[in-house]
Amino acid sequence: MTTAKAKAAPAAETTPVGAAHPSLREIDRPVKLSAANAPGWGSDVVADTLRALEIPYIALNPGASYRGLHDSIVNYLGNETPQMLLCLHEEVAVAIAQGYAKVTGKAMAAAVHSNVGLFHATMAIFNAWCDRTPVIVLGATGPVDAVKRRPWIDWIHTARDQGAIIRNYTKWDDQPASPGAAREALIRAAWIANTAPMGPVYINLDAEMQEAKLPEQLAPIDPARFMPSPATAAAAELVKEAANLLKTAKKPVILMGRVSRSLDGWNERVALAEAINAKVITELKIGCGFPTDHPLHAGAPGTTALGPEAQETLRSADVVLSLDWVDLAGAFKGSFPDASPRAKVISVTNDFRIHNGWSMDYQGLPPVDVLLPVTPDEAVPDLLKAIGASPKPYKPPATKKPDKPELSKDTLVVNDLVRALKYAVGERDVTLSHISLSWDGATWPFRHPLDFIGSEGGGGVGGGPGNAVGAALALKGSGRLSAAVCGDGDFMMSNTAIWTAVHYRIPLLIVVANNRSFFNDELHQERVARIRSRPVENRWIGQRISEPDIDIAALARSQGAQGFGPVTRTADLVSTFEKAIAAVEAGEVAVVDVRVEPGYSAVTTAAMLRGTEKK
Ligand SMILES: Cc1ncc(C[n+]2csc(CCOP(=O)(O)OP(=O)(O)O)c2C)c(N)n1
Ligand SMILES: [Mg+2]
Repeated sequence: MTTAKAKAAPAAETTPVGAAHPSLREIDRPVKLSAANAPGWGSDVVADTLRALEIPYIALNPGASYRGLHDSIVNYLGNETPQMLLCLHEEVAVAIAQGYAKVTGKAMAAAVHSNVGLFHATMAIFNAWCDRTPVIVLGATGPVDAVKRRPWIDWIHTARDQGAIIRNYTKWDDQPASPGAAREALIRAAWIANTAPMGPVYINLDAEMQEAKLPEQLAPIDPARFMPSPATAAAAELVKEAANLLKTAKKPVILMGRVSRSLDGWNERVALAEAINAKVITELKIGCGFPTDHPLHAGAPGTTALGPEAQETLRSADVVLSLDWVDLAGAFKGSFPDASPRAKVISVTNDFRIHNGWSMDYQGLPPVDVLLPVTPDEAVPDLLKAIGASPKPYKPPATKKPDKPELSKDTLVVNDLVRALKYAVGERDVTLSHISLSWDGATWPFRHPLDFIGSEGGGGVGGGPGNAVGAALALKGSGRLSAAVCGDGDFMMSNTAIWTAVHYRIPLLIVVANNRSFFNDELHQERVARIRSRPVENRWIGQRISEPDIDIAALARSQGAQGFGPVTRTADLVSTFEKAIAAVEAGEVAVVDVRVEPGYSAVTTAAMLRGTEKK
């Protein structure tokens, strides 16, 4: 389990973040349940266990392989704890569960139909894996016992080792053969998924096991006793060694990596940086871990690589403290000619505990002088104590209504969209649950751990809309405005997440930075063309999503959301966003189509085209 501190603390909430929202309980009510409502079937035990684990929601796309469990959730549990969230694609179901966990630090469930549903879910499972985000994925198989299989369909939907589809990018999987084993498997799954390094797990429920009558009731158990706290602390002498290095450093630098959404943890990290006067580098792959407009924050947070100012800061360091930075070796490789800093390196991470031989998402092997093999949330309080500093609540500069933004005159670029959106949200607390690849990290300061929850993790385009809906679900009623900025490519791949948000009345703003292109890859084609001295003018072919342009607002309206746009003039941006925000505050889902010029920030463009400049 996560430590108690990993619980997010929002500003001015009415419903605690992540708590099952009472209004959802009014949706999709079953008719009255039968009087004899004791667990009588294998799948009832599975449902009971989900409830015992307090899983609030199960995002799903249905299928006969788990019709037994489906019935148990509706007709045995009454569609509560967990409540079903119907999704139109399995990738969206898992992405919603990921988005929820990105906010809460705790797993909810997703259910997918036998092998085919799991095939659809794979990319989202991979995203959650790379993002170290817990998700409990339930799947099912046709009867393992061949004599019980219906002709054809049960045979094609049965695989010898279904878990093999996702085993390389999940923390654990199982195919329990009895209700008792299923109960144990689910408890173990929840425990493993929610233990850092966190990640997705998969339980494959045999259709026959689900649908068989329960021969006898299982003896009750207390799941909490089977999920002991795995909280860890680094050895005192290692903490002392690290603290001494930090105390005596002249130019310490903190690489702020994977941390929780806890406000205590946030305050502790600020206190640590201030106590040792360390420069802090953050990035946009992961949720924000430090105020980006703090005087100690170096440069703007980057997306894939460190920006020039962050690199310069890293080069100047005499001690580097990596708080579970996603790609430490990569940061060194990009900043030092021999990929190796002269600085002493302290690495706080337990990520190596789940590295496997299949997925290289573990990145390069960095040089490290002192390893604290725990999470940053565990290590930072110990470091503070060893240094002799104590945390005080971080006081962000007062939010004031920003000045009316300067916007472009005759074009509309991504930064116009962002500036206008920032102006329109004004002093509200906003959670950015997704940002487009074209996002410029310099444009939007983060001052609270829930201001930005990070990207999809695995670079799998199409994760954005589902992540945004899952985050908005966790934040419903918290007083925070949930807003996502998606690329048009990302949005189109899984825009049906909107339907789920509308159906379950999850207020959410999605702004589509619609450059009518898979633009990222235009830059890749430009790079190749330049290296080969071929016409860069052709970079758009096979990339542009135009002729016809897609009417994104209509697509949103067709699913019951409020659709705005297309906005083509900067003059219309603020007023359109204000209307969309008003709709969200009235409980609706609003989607704004903003037609932006293709293009990334100068820093990102330069990084992607580096080395191809004409001599
Ligand atoms: C599932 C998947 N397919 C393809 C890619 C390759 N890819 C990376 S970025 C990108 C373009 C995304 O387009 P969009 O979301 O519109 O963002 P833009 O670059 O246009 O701002 C593509 C196709 C990927 N990363 N993931
Ligand atoms: Mg695009």
